[in-house]
Amino acid sequence: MKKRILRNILVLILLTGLYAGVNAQPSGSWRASAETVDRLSKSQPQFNYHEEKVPSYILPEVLTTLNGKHVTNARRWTQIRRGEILELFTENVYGRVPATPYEKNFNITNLDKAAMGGRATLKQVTIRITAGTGSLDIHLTMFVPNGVPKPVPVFLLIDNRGSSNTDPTRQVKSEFWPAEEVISRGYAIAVFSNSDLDPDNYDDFKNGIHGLLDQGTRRPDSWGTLAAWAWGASRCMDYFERDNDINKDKIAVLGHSRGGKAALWAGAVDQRFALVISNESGCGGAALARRRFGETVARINESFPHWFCTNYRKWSGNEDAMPVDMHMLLSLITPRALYVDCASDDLWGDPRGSYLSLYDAVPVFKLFDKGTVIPEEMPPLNKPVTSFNVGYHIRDGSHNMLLKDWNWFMDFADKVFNPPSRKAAADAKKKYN
Ligand code: GTR
Repeated sequence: MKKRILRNILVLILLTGLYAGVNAQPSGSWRASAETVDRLSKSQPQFNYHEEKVPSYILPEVLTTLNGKHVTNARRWTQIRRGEILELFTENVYGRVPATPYEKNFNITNLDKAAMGGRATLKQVTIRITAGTGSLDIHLTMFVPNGVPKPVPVFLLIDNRGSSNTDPTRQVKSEFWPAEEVISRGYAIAVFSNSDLDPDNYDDFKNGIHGLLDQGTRRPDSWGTLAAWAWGASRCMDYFERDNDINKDKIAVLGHSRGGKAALWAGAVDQRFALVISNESGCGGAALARRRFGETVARINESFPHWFCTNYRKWSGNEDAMPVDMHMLLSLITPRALYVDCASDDLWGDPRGSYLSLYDAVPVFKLFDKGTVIPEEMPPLNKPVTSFNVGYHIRDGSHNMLLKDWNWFMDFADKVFNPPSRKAAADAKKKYN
């Protein structure tokens, strides 16, 4: 990874030349606006927002096995290296799910075949997890388009923003979960709330799914809250496999920010997800930890001590010693499809570090699709770059998930899934262009 050190020097030279007084976005490769860098640096001087101050770093080799062998084909990746990396992330970052036996039951509590003025079928499903004498309910809400050939692909959102974004009555609409637009393109859309699995606060893992499944004292590699949310996505997958309206080979999982971190881990662990979308997942998600740009491992462990396993604290301020970096997390999605996106003002989540992470995962995608290639330089603002099973965009604006993002997610899904309904896709194209 000497290349990366050289690249940092080149970026530094380029940026020192271009930076002063330039706020407008160039038509070429994206770079952060000087005004945003300046504002964030002033409000959070303890964090780095300057590209030229990113330290030199060497990433762990994604394609070298623990015993030093270079992986050159998909078979060796699948048989050896994938498992090694998955274990490293389990042990050092997200934690291990306990082996406690549990039962699951699926109950459709509400079925409305004429939702959205007849355009969709609303299904509300309670997924009940029972262990011993206790139980926990995951509430899955979904709309399936009417009048298109079944089964259809589905987008499953791990929702960390609260139910006001996902109103099943559709009286309240939100770009965060734009159900009408997704339906109009021939896809189903589904959601569950992360708090069904584990409320997002530090309670020493007493409540939620930890309270139900954990046994004995917690270990340094016991699962944290992100792993619990990811586990919830897999239980929704269990339901989809039973629903004839849903194409079980075309299921996308996505999440925003902390939900994006969970979506990546869900996709890494559960290979039934055919497409994984990380929206502004930042530190502990898509962004390379070694860059120490915006949010850092130390800071995330301090602010959110419940998100990761306790072992992850070993890497606070000690990123270079981590046996993994996040390009290796992204590589675990191969040979399935992966889309990463960021927002231009969200430097806390390190858009460039997220892009480079994808770039550094591409050698693994290439093992499956030789032609996979994305440029080392970031794409311009609002111009997605895609190649075979990888895609990325950086949207203008702040930390959020908007219809604009969803439209690019769906464009990518159209490619990797093949349009679920060519007519719906064509109609939607006309509408959005
Ligand atoms: C921030 C956190 C980020 C990101 C974000 C969010 O406070 O530092 O890692 O997850 O919250 O979820 O919106």
